Amino acid sequence: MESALTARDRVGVQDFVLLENYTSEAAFVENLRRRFKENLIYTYIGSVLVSMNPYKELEIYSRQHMDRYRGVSFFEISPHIYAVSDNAYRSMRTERRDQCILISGESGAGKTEASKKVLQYYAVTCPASEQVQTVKDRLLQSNPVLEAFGNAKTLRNDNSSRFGKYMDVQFDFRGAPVGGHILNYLLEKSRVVHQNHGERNFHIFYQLIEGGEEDLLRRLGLERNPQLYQYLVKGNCPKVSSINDRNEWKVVRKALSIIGFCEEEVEELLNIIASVLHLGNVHFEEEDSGSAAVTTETQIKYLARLLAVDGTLLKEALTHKKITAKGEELMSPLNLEQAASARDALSKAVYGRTFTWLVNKINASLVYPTSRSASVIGLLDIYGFEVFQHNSFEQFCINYCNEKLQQLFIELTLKSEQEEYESEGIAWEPVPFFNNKIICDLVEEKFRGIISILDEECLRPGDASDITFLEKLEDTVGGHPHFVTHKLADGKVRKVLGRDEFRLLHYAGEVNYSVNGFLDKNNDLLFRNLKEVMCQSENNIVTQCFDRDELTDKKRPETTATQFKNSLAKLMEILMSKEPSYIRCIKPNDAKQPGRFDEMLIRHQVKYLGLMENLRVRRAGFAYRRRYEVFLQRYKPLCPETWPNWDGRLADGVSTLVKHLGYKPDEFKLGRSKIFIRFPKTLFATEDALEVKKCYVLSLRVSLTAIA
Ligand code: AOV
Ligand code: MG
Repeated sequence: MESALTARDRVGVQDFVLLENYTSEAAFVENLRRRFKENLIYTYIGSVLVSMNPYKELEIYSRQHMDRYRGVSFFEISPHIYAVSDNAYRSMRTERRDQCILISGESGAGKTEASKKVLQYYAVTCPASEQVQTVKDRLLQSNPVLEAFGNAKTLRNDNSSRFGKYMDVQFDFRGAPVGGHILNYLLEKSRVVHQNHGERNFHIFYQLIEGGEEDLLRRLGLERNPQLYQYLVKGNCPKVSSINDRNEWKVVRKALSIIGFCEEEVEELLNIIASVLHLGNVHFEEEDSGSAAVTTETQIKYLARLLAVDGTLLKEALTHKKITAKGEELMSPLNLEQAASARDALSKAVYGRTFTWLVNKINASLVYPTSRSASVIGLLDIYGFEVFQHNSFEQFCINYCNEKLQQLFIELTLKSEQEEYESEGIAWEPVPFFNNKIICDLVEEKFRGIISILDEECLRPGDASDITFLEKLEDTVGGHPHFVTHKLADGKVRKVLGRDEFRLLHYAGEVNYSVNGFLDKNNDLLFRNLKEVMCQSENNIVTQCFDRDELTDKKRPETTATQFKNSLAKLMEILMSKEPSYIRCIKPNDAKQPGRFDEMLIRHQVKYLGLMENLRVRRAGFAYRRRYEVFLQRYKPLCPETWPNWDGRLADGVSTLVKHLGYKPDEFKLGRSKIFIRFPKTLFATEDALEVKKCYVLSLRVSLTAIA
C-alpha cells in the first residue's frame, strides 16, 4: 500500500493550506505542476477553488462524478468544481441565504467552461418536475445561443466571451430550479465592423453562412462564403480548427426552439443578422460635390427587405445627416468617411440592440408565473483580463471590469475571514496585501477619474479629440502611480509609449491603451435619421429595439463608459448581498495546448490573483477549521471516550478527543462552533493515525477471516 506521504509527494496536496512551505511561491507553483501532470486540475485554498485549464477533455464530469459530490463535505473528497457547486447549493438550502459563484481569471483561463459545469451540475442533480425540466433545458440552452451571438475567436481564446454575464438561477423551497434571469454587460460591438488580424467576428455569422440551409440563404441573399463579406474578412481568419461552424449552427437552431422561439421570430432574427452582413457590403463613391453616394443598389434592396424598411429613406439616411438650423430641418450630405462611419454605427447599433433583445427574450422564457422562487444562486462569468499588441477602449472596459471583480475578491475574502474569527471569538493577525482599490479609483473616481475625464471631453463642444483627452489625462492623473504616458517629468519622452498612448499598471499587468477612437466609442452616436428609419421598420424585433420615444427624448443618453461603470456598481451590490464562492481560473500556456505548463505565465497569474496572500490569510491564524460535528464524526474512532458515540456537548467531545490525541494548547483553538487547527502537520498526524487504525481493523478482519 502506498503511504499517505508518497501519494502526497506524487500528486501534491489537494489544499494549499497543507503545504509545509506555504509562503513559498515556488512550492505553490510546484504543487500546481504535480497535480496538473496527473490531470488533477482542481486544488483548494481553503474554500476557494483554483482551476487549471487542461485544454483537453477530462473524464471527470460524468453523472457518477456528480453523484459522488452530492451532500459530501468539502474536504472529505478530492477537489472539484462540483464540490463548490454542491456546497453553495447546500448553504442556500440550509441557511436560506442567496449564493453567488464568482469565476475569475484571464482570457482563456476557463471561466465560461467552469460556469457551464456549475449549471450542468444543478440541472442534473437538483430535484425536478415536468415544468422544472423545461426550465432546466432552457437554462442550459441559453448558453449556446448567447455564445453564438456574444462570443468570438480572439488571439487569446477561440471562444472568447465578448460580453459579461451574470445569471441568477432561482430555486423553489424544495430546491428545484424554477427560473432564471440574465444580466448582460457591455457587448464588444466594435467587433461587428472590425476584427484584428487573426480574430473573427461573432460566431453566429459564420454559423449561418456555413450551416444555413440553401433556401434560407437564398431568402437572406447570402452566399456560402464568408470571404465575400467585408465584415468577416478584416481578421483574415474565416476558419478555426477548434470550431465546427456547421455543427454549431444545428446546436443553436435547436436551442432557439427549446427556448421557445417560433419560426417567425427565428426568421426575423436571422433577417437582422443577414442585414448586418449586407450593410457591411454597402459601398460609397465620391460625387463631384465631395459627398458620398451609395453604389451598391443590390445591398440596399436586400436591406430594405430584411429590415423591412423603406430603401430610399435608408439610402438617404446613410449618406446624409439631419440638422436643425433656425428651426428648420436640413439634410446635410456626408463625405465618404462620414458615410462609412454612419453605416458602421448602424451595424453596431442593430447588432448590439438585437443582442440585448435576445437576452430579454431568453429571460422571458425563464419566468414561470406559477412558481415561487425561494432563493437564488448567481453565476458570474465575465470577459477575462486581456492584453493585445493593440489595446483600445474595449480592453480598457474589460480590464476595468476585472479590477472591480478583483476588488470584490479582496474585500470579501479578507472581510469574511475576519468575520469568521470574530464570530468564533478568536484573535486575528492581519496579513499585508496589495489592494487594487487605487486602480479602481483611478478609473472611476468622480470628477478626476479616467471615465469622468473622458465624459468631459465627450461633452465639450469645439476641438475635443482623442488627443486632447490624453492631454487632459496627463494634466489630471499624470502623477498617479498606476498611470504612465510617454511624457517624463523632466520633459523628456519615454520611447516605449506612443504619443497617442497611455499605460495603466493593472493588478494583472501593464497594458498600453491607444486613445484612438475613445471619444467616438464612448459617445456611441447613431444619427437621428438612421434611428428614424429603423423606428419605421416592420420587423418585429427591430421595432422592439428602436423605440420611438428615443426620437423625442431630448436628454443626452449616458456615455458607454458611464453606463458600464453604473451597471458594474449595481452588480457589485448584488454580489455583496450574497454569500460568495470563488473559482480562480489559471491558464497554463498561451498556445492553447494540453500538457504544457508554462511556469512564467502561471507564476504571474498566481501572483496577481493574490493567491499567495489568500493562502497566507487562510494560514495566518489557523490552517484548518472544521465544524465540531464534522470533526468529531471523522476522528471519534481515535479516542475510547468518544467512540462509538459521544452523548455530551459537541465542544466537550472535541475537547476530550484532542486531549486524548495530545494536541498542544498552541496547536488549536476552540471557537463557538468550530475547531481551528494552526498547523497542517497536526491534522496530518491525526489523519495518519486514522489511516493506521483503519489498516489495523482491516488486517484484523483479514486474519480473523483466515482463521475461520
Ligand atoms: P474564458 O471564458 O476564461 O476566456 P473558456 O472557458 O472559454 O475561457 O476556455 C477556453 C478554452 O479552454 C475552452 O474553449 C476549452 O477548449 C478549454 N477549456 C477550459 N476549461 C476546460 C475544462 N475544464 N476542460 C476542458 N477544456 C477546457 V474569455 O471568455 O476569453 O475571458 O474572454
Ligand atoms: Mg469566457
